Amino acid sequence: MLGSRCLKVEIAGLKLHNPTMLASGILGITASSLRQVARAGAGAVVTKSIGLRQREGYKNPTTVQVECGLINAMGLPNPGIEEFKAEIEEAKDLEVPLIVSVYGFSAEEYAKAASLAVEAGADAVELNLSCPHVEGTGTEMGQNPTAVTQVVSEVKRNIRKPVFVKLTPNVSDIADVAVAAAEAGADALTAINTVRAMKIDIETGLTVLSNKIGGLSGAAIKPIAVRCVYEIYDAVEVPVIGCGGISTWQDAVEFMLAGASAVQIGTAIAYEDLGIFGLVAEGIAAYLRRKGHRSVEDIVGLSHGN
Ligand code: RRO
Repeated sequence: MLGSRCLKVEIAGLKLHNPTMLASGILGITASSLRQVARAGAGAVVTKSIGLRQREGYKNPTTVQVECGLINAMGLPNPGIEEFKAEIEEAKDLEVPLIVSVYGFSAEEYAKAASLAVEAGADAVELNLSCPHVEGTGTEMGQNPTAVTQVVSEVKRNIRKPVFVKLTPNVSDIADVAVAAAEAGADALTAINTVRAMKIDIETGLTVLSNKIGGLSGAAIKPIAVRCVYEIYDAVEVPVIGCGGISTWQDAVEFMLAGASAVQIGTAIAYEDLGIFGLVAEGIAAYLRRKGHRSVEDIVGLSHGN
């Protein structure tokens, strides 16, 4: 059923054999882990966010489990794009599209990281304009439509591969940012990154994470993510990729009805094995058949009632 024709989707020219993708940040730092995820059934994979220079990330503790999810503040640990190019090159034989997530501290840095990723063999890039807790990048840029326009335009001027933009929910109107990204040339929008959050240990009286504030992911944020996808779908014409608390085929279908053409799975991998990609894809295929639909496309945005 995984090879089912009804599961095939095309996002910004990328052909996916099913609409499940590995979300950025989990298992995306080596070619071998990306290969494992692809072999397990994901329709595409996204790497950990990579910048121009190597970063250590924050001191431990960097993650904490909370009610219905995880809070992380890793702090963008990554080897830097020059070093990471070897992993991209090694991942060239993946049988699914390889999307490299990039970040920068200016529009020029995003563009340079994206160019080097494409040069090494990335099929597309995903601009991280949404990391919720690193100063000078991510959400700090992604909550400002003018900055989003500058970053996306600069990247589009520099590369000829599809540009995805990962948006932050930590804004008062996500549709405004989505419109800015789409008008600047984004080929697809990923919604959402994590929600700013905190955990306090009542015995020590202190915050648990070394960075104090982190990003909440997992089931707790799913309804926020579904609402964001719904609002973005109404505001722009480009494909939306849902992300946030997806662990079952029912979750994936809900995102599709809200307007997502594909879904990314991240935190659920911390709880389940990689078989999750195949299970979610098979569940979507069975749902489509049961409801008499011929493709994923048939149900995208159906909850909008048009
Ligand atoms: O590395 C992180 O701390 C991190 C990133 Br880049 C991101 O985009 N979202 C997140 O929750 N954590």
